Amino acid sequence: MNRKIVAAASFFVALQLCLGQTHRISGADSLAAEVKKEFLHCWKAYKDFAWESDGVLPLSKKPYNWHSKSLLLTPVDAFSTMKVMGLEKEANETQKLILTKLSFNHNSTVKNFEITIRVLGGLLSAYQSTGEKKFLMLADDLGKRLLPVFNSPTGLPYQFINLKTGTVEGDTTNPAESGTLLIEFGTLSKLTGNPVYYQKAKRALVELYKRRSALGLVGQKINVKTGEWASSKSHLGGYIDSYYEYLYKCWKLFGDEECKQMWEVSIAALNSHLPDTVNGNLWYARVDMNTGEKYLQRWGGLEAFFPGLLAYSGDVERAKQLQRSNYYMWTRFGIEPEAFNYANDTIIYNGYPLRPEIIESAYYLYKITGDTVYQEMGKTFLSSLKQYCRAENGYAELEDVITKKQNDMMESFYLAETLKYLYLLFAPPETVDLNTTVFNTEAHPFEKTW
Ligand code: DMJ
Repeated sequence: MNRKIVAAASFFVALQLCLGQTHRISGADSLAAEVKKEFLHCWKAYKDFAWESDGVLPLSKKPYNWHSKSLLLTPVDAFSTMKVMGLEKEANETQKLILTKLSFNHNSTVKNFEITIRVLGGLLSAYQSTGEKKFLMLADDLGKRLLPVFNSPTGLPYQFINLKTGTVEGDTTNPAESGTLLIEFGTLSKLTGNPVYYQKAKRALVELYKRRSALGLVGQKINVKTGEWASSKSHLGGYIDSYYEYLYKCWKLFGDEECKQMWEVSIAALNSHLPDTVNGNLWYARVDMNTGEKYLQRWGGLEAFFPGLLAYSGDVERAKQLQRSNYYMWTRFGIEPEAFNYANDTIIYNGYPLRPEIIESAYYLYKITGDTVYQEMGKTFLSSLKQYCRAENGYAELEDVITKKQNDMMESFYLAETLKYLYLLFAPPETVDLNTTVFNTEAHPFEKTW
């Protein structure tokens, strides 16, 4: 898209969002209430069996921690959903838990990306929604501890860091883990007045972008010491996905013109080389970043975020087509597989780890088009989730979407993202204003207060 078309498309999206949705499916309020009830069902499982830990194992009814010491992943991730759902009692008990128990001076080596999007993102969003300064102090403490990841020769972040010692590990990273940090680190700068966070995370994003191929595409693995690509596979799935999301969202949140320009170049490259129409359905293939040669016709649960991003950035027609393909992938098996070969209609990876992305896309498309077809899709998602993933205590991911065998895990993003987007799809339009709120990749709402 050229600049004029992008400007017109963005104006159209902003206008749609200002007008809000006049159309809601009948029963939308009770569907929102139903999602809230399911959220409380998950929260009860956490409280009953895993209080103060990172999360609950829904089948064995046991707590789990990612590291030797809990970082309260589930409460921190779930807090913004409680606020969005108006669950003030639960939000208050969670706030108390976080402010009395969360600390970071532990000898734990954590993945910078995961802790940034879940914990740093959750704390900053909690500060914005409550005004409680201790959330910001915790975020600042965490931000300082994570900063050494950027001390590589290229400025690209190391993957892992020890929270106590600052020792870094993991020379090979990827676009998602290098480029999905600026909403959180940038907001930390805006709220504390300390520019270093913005500068470091922005540099990582730019260093990644600078290494795009002549076609404008990025690969899926890169060495942070040399800046050399370790894999030239280019696609919209895991390892790359949210890099694109943040290029656009950082323009929305910070008004950063360089991010806007990087987004425009990148989306043009994606739209030139990846679209793949099979039997009249639009998909985005996997290609080599240097030659553009297609090597795999694969789509899946992670890629499913992309229609939402297309719609948000103004390409509503392509977004609608791709969401139709998403919905086909979901209904073909009763629930979506992690990875799917759309050319021969077969599953590549058969798990469903309670991912949110397809619902996130339905939410953006509904907000932008006002078309209730996306709320109808939401009804299907809710009913499949309840039918196959609901457990006596919480929700369980599926080991296999064919047999529907459950697996003993409920990731914190199920409470942060999946149930939040599903709720917002049915909730009154004024619940979140997409003109002033930008969601990070873990669905924590960030308000543009600067
Ligand atoms: C979440 O942690 C984030 O959405 C991330 O960008 C991708 N993976 C999960 C959800 O699937």
